[in-house]
Amino acid sequence: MSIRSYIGLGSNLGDSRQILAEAVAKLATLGSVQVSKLYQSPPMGPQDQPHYFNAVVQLDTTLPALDLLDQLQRFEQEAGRVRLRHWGERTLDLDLLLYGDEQIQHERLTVPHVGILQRDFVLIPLLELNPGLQIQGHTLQNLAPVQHSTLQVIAEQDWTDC
Ligand code: PH2
Ligand code: MG
Ligand code: MG
Repeated sequence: MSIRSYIGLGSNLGDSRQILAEAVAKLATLGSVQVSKLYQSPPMGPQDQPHYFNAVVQLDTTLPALDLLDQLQRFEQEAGRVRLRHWGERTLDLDLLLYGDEQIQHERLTVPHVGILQRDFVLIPLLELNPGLQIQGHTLQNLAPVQHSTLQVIAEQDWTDC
């Protein structure tokens, strides 16, 4: 039995588009994937850093949540992950946003991801993949970051063909 999970992808160091495309290819080895458009997003946090490339992947997988987290962290390391400061620039960030409708409070993992309801760069691609999705009782369309989005579409489709 597979679980439907959602993973947030972000990068603002290096060839971000290529790095995210390679991350999607790796995620596809863990189950069946659907990929959002590719977006560009002004930085949340320190403003003296480049814009981010962001996307979300829907992954149906049989991996337990913590095993999935291990794989995400491995992919981050393989991308030569550099993380310079808290909420600062990074080569590849893979965040487990949702894992079925489970609520997980573990020392290594909080699901739904902290801040998910505040970030347009997560909510807009989630909505695109699953228009009926509700998170913690919220209909995504009605949330302020969705209503006042600052995201820009960089590529509609096929952006993962590397
Ligand atoms: N990730 C961060 C910090 N700030 N800003 C945007 N726009 N997109 C991100 O993915 C992002 C961020 C650290 O994970
Ligand atoms: Mg993040
Ligand atoms: Mg992260």
